[in-house]
Amino acid sequence: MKILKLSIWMIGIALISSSCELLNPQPKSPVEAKATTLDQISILPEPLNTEASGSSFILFDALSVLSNPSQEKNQTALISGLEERLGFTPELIENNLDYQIALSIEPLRKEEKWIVDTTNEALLNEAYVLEISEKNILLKAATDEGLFRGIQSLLQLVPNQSMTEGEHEVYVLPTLKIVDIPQMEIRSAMLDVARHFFSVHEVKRYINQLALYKYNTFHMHLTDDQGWRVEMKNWPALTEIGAATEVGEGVGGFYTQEEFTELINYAADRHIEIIPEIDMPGHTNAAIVSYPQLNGNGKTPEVYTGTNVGFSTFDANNEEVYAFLDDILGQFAAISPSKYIHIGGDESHVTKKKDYIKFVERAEALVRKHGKVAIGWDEITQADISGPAVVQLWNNEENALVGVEKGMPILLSPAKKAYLDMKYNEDSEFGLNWAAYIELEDAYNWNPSTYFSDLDSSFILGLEAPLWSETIYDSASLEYLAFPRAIAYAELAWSQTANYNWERFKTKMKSHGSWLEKQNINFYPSSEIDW
Ligand code: TNX
Repeated sequence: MKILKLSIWMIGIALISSSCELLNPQPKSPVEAKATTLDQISILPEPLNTEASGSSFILFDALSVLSNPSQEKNQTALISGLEERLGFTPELIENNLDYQIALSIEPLRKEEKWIVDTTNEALLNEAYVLEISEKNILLKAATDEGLFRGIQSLLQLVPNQSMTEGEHEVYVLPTLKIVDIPQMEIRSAMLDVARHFFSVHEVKRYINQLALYKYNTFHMHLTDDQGWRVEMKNWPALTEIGAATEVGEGVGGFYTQEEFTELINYAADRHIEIIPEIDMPGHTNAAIVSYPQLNGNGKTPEVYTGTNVGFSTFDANNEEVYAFLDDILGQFAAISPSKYIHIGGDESHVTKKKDYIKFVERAEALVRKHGKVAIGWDEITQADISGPAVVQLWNNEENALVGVEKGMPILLSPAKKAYLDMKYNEDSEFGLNWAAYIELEDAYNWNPSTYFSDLDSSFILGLEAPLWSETIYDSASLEYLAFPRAIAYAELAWSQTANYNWERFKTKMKSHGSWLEKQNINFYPSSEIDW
């Protein structure tokens, strides 16, 4: 029985892969193909290589997607994405003689000259090839993840408007071949849910938006002075007391472990990995008010709803603190599939230097004990960390370079370039300005791989755009700061440096504006774009 099933399956696979080029899809297009040009292609982030072949695929309401049972999730992503853009539902068909769009898993490495040189498996896993002919659309990748990234490109090729041709409403897609692979392994956005709490629904909405632009990582800043945001077994006060506040008068909030898992799974369906951050030893007032024995600064703890930083600390010389952390980190390690746990480590202004160093070394060892790799803000490189760890540059370049000497790769988030919570200009409705004003062009026009002039770019693990939430509290205020800058960072992280092009980015951004509007994304209408 097993053998029979296997051979039927193998014949099925052989049919799918051998039949793709032979097919003549039905029903036939109701109108003639049209001439198209390269500048009608507006994919963000810019793909590695696009060859336009000048004709078109006419998409109309009889649209069929070839069913591929091994690709259920990608198929759903494709069909619902098309549905959103087209207003009708493409048909999923079994008959591989009649399809118009097919997803196919196959090795790309040898076939494609553009990606043949890449040896980094993580990058290859996200590569895809998209071929659009007059007859059909074929998306190929070696992994599910690669197909998912390719689906985003395909969806972006669907014009915002249909054309009326006689009695037909048609969408004209350019014929082309795209070969694409990311430049950076980690393309991340961070959201601070501690200063203001964001609901499961609001977080999902942001994750979904990030997925459209091929982000693969979502870092959640889950704890800070103003709030502790995830339920912890054995430590009920963390959420009973520590989660009941936020900046200002709000009531705060937290995710149950089930809800946090729901977010992890929602992101994973979009091939985005959630990295949880427990910020410590500073930024810990919410935990300390909940459990005063964690206190290291001798002050009587009170809840905090302001926006100052640097006044709280865990007690680095109290074994109870490490027992607490062992349990907390163990719980995160158990529910989070990410390779990483972020231990914060920033702005511990009231922790003595020797205590800070001791604390970071112990925290990293605990993360390692639970099978994860620690990431920390750049101050952590003062400590002698014994395991593998990542340094996240936010403020002090020298700290990051010390990290490199200690064997740590860098996650780049320089505040003056990549902080999504910086105002665009003096008139910005939300945001801070302590590091810089960051207009869209400032967000786009720099080169992460040469940010450190003397450093080999292989030490740059990725780019992250953090969004701190002192001044934002809902999806509208979040989106005002995140968009369109998050799209600029997506291009810097995904596209090859040779493909950075501000003028082209501006033109493409213009055509993405109407899609952002259609989705009710409250983006900042930068005057640099001719919307
Ligand atoms: C600095 S960046 C912080 C955060 C603030 C942010 C505001 C970092 C590691 N620490 O605590 O929210 O500035 O921009």
